[in-house]
Amino acid sequence: MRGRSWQTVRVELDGGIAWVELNRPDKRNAMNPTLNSEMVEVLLALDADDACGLLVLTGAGDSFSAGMDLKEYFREVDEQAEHVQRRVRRDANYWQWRLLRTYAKPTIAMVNGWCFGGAFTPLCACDLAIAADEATFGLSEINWGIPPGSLVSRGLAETVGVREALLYIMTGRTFDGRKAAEMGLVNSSVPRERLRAEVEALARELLDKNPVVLRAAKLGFKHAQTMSWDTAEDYLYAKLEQSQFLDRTHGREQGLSQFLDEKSIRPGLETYRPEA
Ligand code: ACO
Ligand code: V55
Repeated sequence: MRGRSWQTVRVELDGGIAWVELNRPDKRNAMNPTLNSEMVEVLLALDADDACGLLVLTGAGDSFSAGMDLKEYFREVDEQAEHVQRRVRRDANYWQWRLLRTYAKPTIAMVNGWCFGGAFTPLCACDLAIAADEATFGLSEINWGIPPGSLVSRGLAETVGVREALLYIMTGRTFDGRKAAEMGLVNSSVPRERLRAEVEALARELLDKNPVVLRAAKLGFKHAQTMSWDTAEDYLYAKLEQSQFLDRTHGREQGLSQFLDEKSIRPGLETYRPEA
């Protein structure tokens, strides 16, 4: 990972946080085929890198992302053989949804500015999201003649209510960061000058948790969403037991003992102290 660089993505590793910036500011970070295939590489590289404990997805300049690149992802691919379109779509979907949604490390979308159309897929796929009050969101597909494609509507359906989703899908109206927070599309929204500090504070809070347990907790939640109650009960118990098996630090025993024997923590109010 260290020393590698990409044309359309910038990665900065700092104290366990990987700041991943979509980096085509002149094109408002629109996602072209190059960016999509580079993002696949970036996510796989960070997954393998112990220096990355958590991933923040954001955009260079004043945009998160203006969605799919209308020139390079749509118009230019229209002229290619069908298999090219399949490959181009596969890369886009692979990082925006498949890799991100079940990423082993916590993910936070930091929505710093423009966020349109296809950008909603990675936004919804991230575990958590914080926006700038000044950010502008829109499901603009209707404005240029297509319904939302790929997993945009599916991601939205999982994240916000039906009335809000359909209003913005059908009108293409824009909304700001505060509205995004109100509808639950993002966790919160803060003035742009405080955005990075706010995201960093949340990231540090998560980096203090047991990473094995955190992974089991978030993946358990995401997978259980589409299961029957019976299957979910069995699966979530299996996940709980799997996390004890995988957690070499035996966090559960430490937590129990610090509360029940030492009476040194109250787990309702604070996390256990990991022993070295
Ligand atoms: N695809 C391709 N190029 C784009 C995109 C895009 N989605 N968004 C912006 N650009 C390019 C522009 O063509 C322009 O390029 P140029 O300098 O070579 O002419 C450059 O980025 C700057 O764009 P402006 O429109 O001049 O920037 P401005 O800051 O005034 O507006 C805004 C920003 C609102 C984001 C505007 O660019 C816009 O409406 N973009 C399209 C947003 C959109 O509808 N995205 C597609 C959603 S549908 C989907 O993703 C499936
Ligand atoms: C969108 C996104 C796509 C696509 C077609 O509406 C439409 C967004 C990520 O891929 O292929």
